[in-house]
Amino acid sequence: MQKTILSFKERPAWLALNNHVNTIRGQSLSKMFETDPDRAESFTIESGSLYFDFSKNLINQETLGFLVNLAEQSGLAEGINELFSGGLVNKTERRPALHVALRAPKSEQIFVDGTNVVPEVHQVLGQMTAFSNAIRSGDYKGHTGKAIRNIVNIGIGGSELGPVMVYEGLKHYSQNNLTIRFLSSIDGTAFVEATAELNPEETLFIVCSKTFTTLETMSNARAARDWLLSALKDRAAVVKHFVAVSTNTEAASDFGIDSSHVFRFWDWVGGRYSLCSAIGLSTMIAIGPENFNSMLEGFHAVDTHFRTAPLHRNIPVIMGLLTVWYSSFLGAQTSAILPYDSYLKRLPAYLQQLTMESNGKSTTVSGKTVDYKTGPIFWGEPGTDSQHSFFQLLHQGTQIVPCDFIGFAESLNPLGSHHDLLIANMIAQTKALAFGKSKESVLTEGTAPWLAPHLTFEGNRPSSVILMESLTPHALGSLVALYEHSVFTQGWIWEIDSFDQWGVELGKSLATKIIKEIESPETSSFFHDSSTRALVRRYKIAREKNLTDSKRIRS
Ligand code: G6Q
Repeated sequence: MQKTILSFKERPAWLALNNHVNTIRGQSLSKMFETDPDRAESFTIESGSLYFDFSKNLINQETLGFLVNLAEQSGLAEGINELFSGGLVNKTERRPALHVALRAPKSEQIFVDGTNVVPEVHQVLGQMTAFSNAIRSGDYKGHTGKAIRNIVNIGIGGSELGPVMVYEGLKHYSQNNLTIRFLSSIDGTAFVEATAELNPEETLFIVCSKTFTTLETMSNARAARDWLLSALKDRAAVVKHFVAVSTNTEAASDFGIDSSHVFRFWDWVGGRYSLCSAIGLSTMIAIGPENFNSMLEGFHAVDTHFRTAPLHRNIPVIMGLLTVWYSSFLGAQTSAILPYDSYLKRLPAYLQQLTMESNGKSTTVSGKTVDYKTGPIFWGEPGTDSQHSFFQLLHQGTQIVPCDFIGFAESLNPLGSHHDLLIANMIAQTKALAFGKSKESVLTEGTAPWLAPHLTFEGNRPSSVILMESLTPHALGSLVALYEHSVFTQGWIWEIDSFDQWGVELGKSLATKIIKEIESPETSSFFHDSSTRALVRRYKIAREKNLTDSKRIRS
C-alpha cells in the first residue's frame, strides 16, 4: 500500500522542529561540547575516504532525531529509490533524472521506458575514450594534417560549469601539451579571449549543448566556424575541427558536424547534472580516460552510500537536512562553500548552479506556493584568501551563515610547511566560528575596556568539515556527488522539483524581444515600463555616438 505523504508543514516532525528551534536558539556550541565529550565522534560520519564532521552545527541529538523523522515522513527513502530506478522525479518535465546511470558500472541495470540504459552509457564512454586517446596521442589530425593542441569547449550553464570546474579541479592530472579553454558568454570579449593566439589548424571546438539551440552557444559556435574558415578557407575543415555533444543529433549534423563526431546523451540527464556524460569530453581529453573513469567511480561510491546508508548515517542526507534546518527553521539566507584547495576555485560557482537552480523555487510539485523558506543562496571562495576578505562577516556579522569547509590531508604540490599551515587555518576557522572569544578573556589579555567589544567573538556560528585524503579524480567525483544528493534530499523534503528551471525562461524570452528593438532603427512599439524603455533608448543613443566617434577617429 502506498504511504500517504503529508505536506512539509503538516508532518509531525515539522511541528516538533518548530518547537525545538527555540531550545537550540537558547544553547551554545561551547555548552554542547562541554556537556557531551563524545560530541565530535557522534556527529562525524566516515565513508570510504570521506570524513564528514558536522559536530559544529547548531543541533543536538534531539534535533538530529527530528530531522531524520522529517526525512522519513517525507518519504525520502522511497524518493531515493525512485531517483535510482528511473522514476519521474523531474515531475514538471515528466522525466527521470538519471545522472546516477552515467556512472553506473557495466554490470548494473537501470531501465528507462523498458530499456536498460547502462549499455548505451558505456557505449558513449567508449566513443569518448577512443576520441580522447586519439587527440592526446596526436593521432587525430586537423584539416591540414596537424595534430590538435587546443580544445575550446563551447557551452553555457550546465554545459560549461561542470566541465570547467572539473578541469580546474583536476588540472594537476592534465596533459600539459594541450591548451583547454571554455567559451560560454555571448560577449565578444569572451570569444576573442578564448581564441586568442590559437592556431586554427591545431584547434578543436567541442560544441556542448543538450538542445543545440541555446542562443549563446549557437552564436559562439557560428563565430568559431567563421573564425576557422577565414583561416583555413575550406568548408570541409569544419568536419575535422568541430565535434558536438548533444541530444539533438540532427541539429548538430545540420551545423556541419560529422555524425561520427556527435557524442550523444539523453533527455534524462539534466544540464547541471551532466558532467559525467559526454559533456565531460573536454575533461576526459585533459585528464585522460583512466582518470575520468576514476572520477566516475568516486561518484558511484557516493551514489551507493546515498542509496544504502541509513538516513542518520548518510552524509548527503545529513548535509541536506542541515540545509533544511538552517533555511526553514533558523532563518539562514545563505550558505558558504569554502574549499581549502586552490584547484577548487570554481567549485563554489559550480555549486551555485547545482543548488540554486535546483532548489531556488517557491512552488511545490503540486503547484502550491510554499509558506516556508527553501533553497538558500550559496556562495564562497577558496581559503585562505577568503579569510582576508569576507570572513569578518562570518565571525562578527549579524547573519547566520552555515559554512562548509573542504580540505585534503595531502597536498598535490607539497611546499615546505605550506600545506600544514593551510589546513591549520581551516581548522582554526571552524573553531573560532564555533566557540568565539568571550569579552572576559579579551579583558584578561589586558585589552582596554573600550576596545574589548570589538575584539569579542560571540561564536556559535555553524560549520561542517569535509576532509578527504587528497584531491584525486575519485575524491572530486565523490565530493560533487555529495552535493548532488544533498540537493535532492532538500528538494524532496521541501516538495519541490529539483530538476526543472522554469525561472530562467522569462528573461530569455524578453531578451529575444528586446534584441529586435535594439537592432531596429525604429523606436520601440513593444510595451515597456519607463525604466526598460529608457535603458533601451539610452543604449541605442550611446552606441550610435560611439560608432560615430570611432569612425571620426579612424578617418
Ligand atoms: C541546467 C540548465 C542550463 C543549461 C544551459 C545550456 O540544468 O538546464 O544551465 O545547461 O542553459 O543548455 P544547453 O546544454 O541546451 O545548451
